[in-house]
Amino acid sequence: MSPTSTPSRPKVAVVYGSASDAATMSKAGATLGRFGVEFEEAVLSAHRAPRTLADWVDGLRDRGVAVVIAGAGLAAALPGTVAALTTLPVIGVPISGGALDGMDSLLAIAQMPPGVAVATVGLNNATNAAVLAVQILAVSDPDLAAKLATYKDDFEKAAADGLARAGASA
Ligand code: RP5
Repeated sequence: MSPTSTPSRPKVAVVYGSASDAATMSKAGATLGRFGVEFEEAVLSAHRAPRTLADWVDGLRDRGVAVVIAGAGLAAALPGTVAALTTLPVIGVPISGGALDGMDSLLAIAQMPPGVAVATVGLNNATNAAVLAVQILAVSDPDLAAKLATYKDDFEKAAADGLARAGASA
C-alpha cells in the first residue's frame, strides 16, 4: 500500500505494517499534533511490499523527515528494516495481537543486531514513540523543548492537585 498522507514539510514519518494497526498508531499522530509537529503517515509492510517500502524510505530525507516511528505486529520486521535502510533515528512500536499477543513483535523489534538501532517503546505505546520523537527534535528546537517542559510540568501539577483534593476531603 502507498503512503496515506503527506503534509508539505513533515518532520516525522509514522509508518505501520497494516491498516489493522491504524487505531493503535493513531496515538502517535494525536501526540505529535498536540506538540504542533507535522508528520506524514504511511501503511507499508516490510514483508508484503519490501520494494515499495525501500523506495519510500529513500525519499524521507528529501521530504525533510528527521525521525521515523514504525509500528508492526506479529513477526514485526518493519522498524528493523527501516533502520537498516536509513541513518535517521527509528522508534519501534510493537503491536499486540495474534497467537502470542505481542510477545513476538516486542522481541522482534527490541532484539536488533548490534549496529542497527531501533528505540523500542512498550507494547502499543505509540504515545511514547511520539514523545520520544518530539524529544529528539527538541534537541535543536528550543520552542519544542519548552512545550515538552510544560507537558512534564502538567504531570506534576496533576499529582499535586490530586494530593490537595485528597487532603481537602480527609
Ligand atoms: C503485521 O501483521 C502488521 O503490522 C499487523 O500488525 C499484523 C497483521 O496484519 P493484517 O493481517 O491485519 O494485515 O505485519
